[in-house]
Amino acid sequence: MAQIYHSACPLNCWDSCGFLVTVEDGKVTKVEGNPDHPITQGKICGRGRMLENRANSADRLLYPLKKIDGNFQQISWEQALDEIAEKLAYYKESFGTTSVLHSHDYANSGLLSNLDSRFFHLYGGVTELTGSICWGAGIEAQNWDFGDSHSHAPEDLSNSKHIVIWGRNIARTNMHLFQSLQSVKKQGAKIYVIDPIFNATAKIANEYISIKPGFDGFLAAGIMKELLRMEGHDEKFLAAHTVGFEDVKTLLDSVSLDYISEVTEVPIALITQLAEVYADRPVSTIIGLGMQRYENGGNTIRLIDALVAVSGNIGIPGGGANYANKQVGQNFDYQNLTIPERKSSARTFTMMRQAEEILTAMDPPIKMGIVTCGNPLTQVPDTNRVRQAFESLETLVVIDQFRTDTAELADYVLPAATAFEAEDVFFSSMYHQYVNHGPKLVEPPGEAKPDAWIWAELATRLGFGLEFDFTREEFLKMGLVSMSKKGVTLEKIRADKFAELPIEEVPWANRKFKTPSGKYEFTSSAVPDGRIKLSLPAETKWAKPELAGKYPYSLLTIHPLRSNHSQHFQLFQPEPYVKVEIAKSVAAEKGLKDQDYVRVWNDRGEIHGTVSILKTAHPGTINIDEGLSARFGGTANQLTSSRVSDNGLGSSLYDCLVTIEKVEKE
Ligand SMILES: Nc1nc2c(c(=O)[nH]1)N[C@H]1C(S)=C(S)[C@@H](COP(=O)(O)OP(=O)(O)OC[C@H]3O[C@@H](n4cnc5c(=O)[nH]c(N)nc54)[C@H](O)[C@@H]3O)O[C@H]1N2
Ligand SMILES: Nc1nc2c(c(=O)[nH]1)N[C@H]1C(S)=C(S)[C@@H](COP(=O)(O)OP(=O)(O)OC[C@H]3O[C@@H](n4cnc5c(=O)[nH]c(N)nc54)[C@H](O)[C@@H]3O)O[C@H]1N2
Ligand code: SF4
Ligand SMILES: [Mo]
Repeated sequence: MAQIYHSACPLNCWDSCGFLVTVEDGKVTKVEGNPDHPITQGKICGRGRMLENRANSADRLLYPLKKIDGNFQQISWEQALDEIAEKLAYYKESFGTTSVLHSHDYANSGLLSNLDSRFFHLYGGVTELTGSICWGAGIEAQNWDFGDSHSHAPEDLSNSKHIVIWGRNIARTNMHLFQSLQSVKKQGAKIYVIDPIFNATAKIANEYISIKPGFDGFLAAGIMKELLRMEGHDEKFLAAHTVGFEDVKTLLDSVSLDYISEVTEVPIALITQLAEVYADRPVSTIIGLGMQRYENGGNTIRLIDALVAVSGNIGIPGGGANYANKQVGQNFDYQNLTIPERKSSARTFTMMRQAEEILTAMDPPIKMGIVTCGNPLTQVPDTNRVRQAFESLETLVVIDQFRTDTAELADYVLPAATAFEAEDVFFSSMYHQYVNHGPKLVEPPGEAKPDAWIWAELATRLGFGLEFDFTREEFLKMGLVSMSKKGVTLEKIRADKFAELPIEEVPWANRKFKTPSGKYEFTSSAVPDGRIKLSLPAETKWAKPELAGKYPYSLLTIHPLRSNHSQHFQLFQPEPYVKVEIAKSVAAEKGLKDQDYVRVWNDRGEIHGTVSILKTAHPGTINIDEGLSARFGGTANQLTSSRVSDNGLGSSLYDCLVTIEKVEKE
């Protein structure tokens, strides 16, 4: 008989939805939105609904696999775990624990997905990844400016007069914020979208500003110049709560509005109009992740933060430099779960340059890689290099639910359970402040096991099994100690299905910043030269004229509509293909029309696909959605660069020049 249970979306997404899941004969048969959940309000996206198809897919990994003579063969868990534990013991003994690399991303937003770190810390400390391909540059930028990255609570949007959506694809990536935008617009709020692509969010904007990719920092500088000229800035806030404003003024004086308009390709009249908007508080700035995936990404976000600060839009209802919402995750006790103090060795590689680092590491070299909650072969930049790096490892273990591009390279593939197959609590530090409960609803298919079971089994074989001798309930309680003291206990989350976490609805309202000076720092004192810089992206005609001569077009590889990265594409009917979206100017220059088959390439790689001409996009822009695996003609990351952002912690995925030509279909 069909029964309906509450559950939660585990996907890496802004919305962190509450679900109602139908279970019939021990199988999940339907996933819907929980109407009682304050954010979800009964509506979820196709990626959430398709978690049913993912859980029941015939392509799920069901048994441990070992590659023998180039082919995968099914082996028992005993054999897989014994052999992997033996290798871990051998590498520790012979080369030290940092000869093992833990490569991961954040594909499961459950609290207990952090238990992988507990395992690696107790093992002795492996080579870990720092920074983030996703949002690293912006997080570090806000750490320097504010001391942390906090957003206003979703409800606060109704206090905004103006909402500037800067490089975010809200209609596609954050559906419940899109719904809020539609409703506050009806109440009179004005919406502005700044983006090289006229996306679905732009359709509801009062004004759309088309910009040259990678030049948003310059645009923010132009708006600040105009704001100061028209005396729309907030003198009181600047005098009482900030340091380093003189440095910003010097920077702004070093560049003319004409130059800014030339490089951003935004008319001066529009820059002036945006300055008028910023002077008319409160303005909510919703900062996207797209525009910080450039070499100058850290400075871009700092310049936008600076504009929000100069215009007096920090710490007021309806304002904010809304990027991430780290205060949500800060409610949990990760230290109890991961016990970092137990590791005795440490080494870090940046997430972006994991391939180069694997290939060049000495002392010790990387011998073994263990991949969890990530698919680096598809998602990490410069695929050809990533492939070379992972192929060079003596032993590669991939723990996943599907046979991904990365799993194809593995020596051992271990089948992981999905979120419906083990209890956890789910949340996201991106947007809202609710934590959702996800009970165990069904048994994992075949011999698939929750990741935590795998860590416990390996720990037992390596002699620290006692540290994993806890039930999931006990582990969850370890992560909820501080919250329990504030009344948010596991029992309450279970009973209520979700719980509101304590956060500040209007961050920085008390003007106490988490920076070293306690003030908003235009010039950061957390680093040696903390002044903001007006810097160019790496791949442009201004910075690299020769490269731009050969590869004149800017390639964006934005997030796909119906898939969370690489996770849903294999479920599509008909099969997905590489769609190459091009601006009209590119079509005109290259004589291309819709449905033409093309190759897109640069010195790093090449991809083939089918042309779709974008109705409105900045001249010279091309987009190929990220996430398609090799078997469907991907990945777009064959073209992207693994350069890190200016502040060392982010990627430069969209800072990528390419060219394009028509070819015969193979
Ligand atoms: N459907 C769907 N939703 C998702 C995901 C998914 O894979 N699919 N992934 C989730 C994850 S992990 C994340 S990080 C978020 C990301 O959420 P978003 O930040 O909304 O999405 P992105 O695709 O990273 O950002 C792309 C936007 O930035 C614009 N952009 C690119 N370069 C520039 C630039 O130089 N300047 C300006 N102004 N705009 C620029 C693009 O045109 C696009 O509109 O989405 C989450 N939600
Ligand atoms: N070119 C380009 N590249 C990009 C981006 C871009 O915009 N352009 N976006 C970047 C961004 S924002 C992000 S966040 C990353 C995402 O990068 P990834 O997180 O690597 O991408 P996913 O495709 O979500 O892969 C996650 C894998 O984890 C598996 N998985 C899911 N749940 C579990 C679990 O509970 N346990 C285990 N063991 N495995 C699980 C899934 O089956 C899937 O294979 O990609 C980045 N890469
Ligand atoms: S992917 Fe995002 S919007 Fe879709 S159901 Fe999950 S949390 Fe909600
Ligand atoms: Mo992301």
